[in-house]
Amino acid sequence: MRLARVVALPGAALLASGCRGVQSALDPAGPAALAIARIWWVMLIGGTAIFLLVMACLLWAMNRRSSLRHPSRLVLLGGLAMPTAVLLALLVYGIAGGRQVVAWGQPVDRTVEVIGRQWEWEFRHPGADGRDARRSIDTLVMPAGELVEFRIASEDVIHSFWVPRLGGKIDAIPGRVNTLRLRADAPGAMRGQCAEFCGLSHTHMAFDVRVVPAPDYARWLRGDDAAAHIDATHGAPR
Ligand SMILES: [Cu+2]
Repeated sequence: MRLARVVALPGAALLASGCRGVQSALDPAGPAALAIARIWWVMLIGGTAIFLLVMACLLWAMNRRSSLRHPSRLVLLGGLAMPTAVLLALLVYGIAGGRQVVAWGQPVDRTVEVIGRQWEWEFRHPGADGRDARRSIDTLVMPAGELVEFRIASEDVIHSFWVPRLGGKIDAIPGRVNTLRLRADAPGAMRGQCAEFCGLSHTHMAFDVRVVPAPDYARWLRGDDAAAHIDATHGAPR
C-alpha cells in the first residue's frame, strides 16, 4: 500500500506536469490549439472507456461456464454496430474541430513570412507599405486576438513550424509556401519548435513566442524593442 502511494503520487504529479508549460499542446492558448486539445481528451477518455469495456467482456467470458445462446448477436453489436457508431461520431466531431484548427472562412488580420533554415527561424513582418517593417530571428512577436496567417518556406531542407500552445504544425518545404493560421487569445510567452528532424542541430531549432497587445505590436513594428518585453502583467514565461 505504502509502495503504491510512493509510486502513484509522484507518477501522477509527473503526468499532470505534462499538461502545462510553454510548449504543451495540452495547455492551449488559442482556438486552434483548444480544438486539438479537446479532440485529444475526447479520444483519450473514449479510448479508455472502450478499453475498460473490452477488458470487462474478456473477464466475463473467462469466468463463464456455458456458451452464449446468440453469439452472433454479440459480434454484430460489439464488432460492427458499436465501432461504426463510435467512428462516425468521431468523424463528425473531428471535421467540426478541423474547421476550427484551420480557421475556415475567417478573415485574416495580418500575414507574417516565416523562413526556416539550418538552424534558425526568420520572421518577416510586413508593414503597411508591403515592405518588411521588421525582421526577427528565433523570436516571434505577434499581436493578441488577431488571426495571423503565417506563410512558411524553407531555404534548405524540410523543417516543420510548430507552436504547440497555438495550434497544429506544418512543414516548411524548399520551393513552396505553406500557410498556417494561428490566433493567440491573450498576451503571454510561449515556445515553438522545429518538429521535423533537419540535421545535427535540429534540437536547438526552437524559438520564443511573445504575444503582446495589438498596440504594443504596432510599437514593436516601429522599432521599439521594449514593447515586446513580456513582464508579469503580460503573463510571465512559465
Ligand atoms: Cu528544422
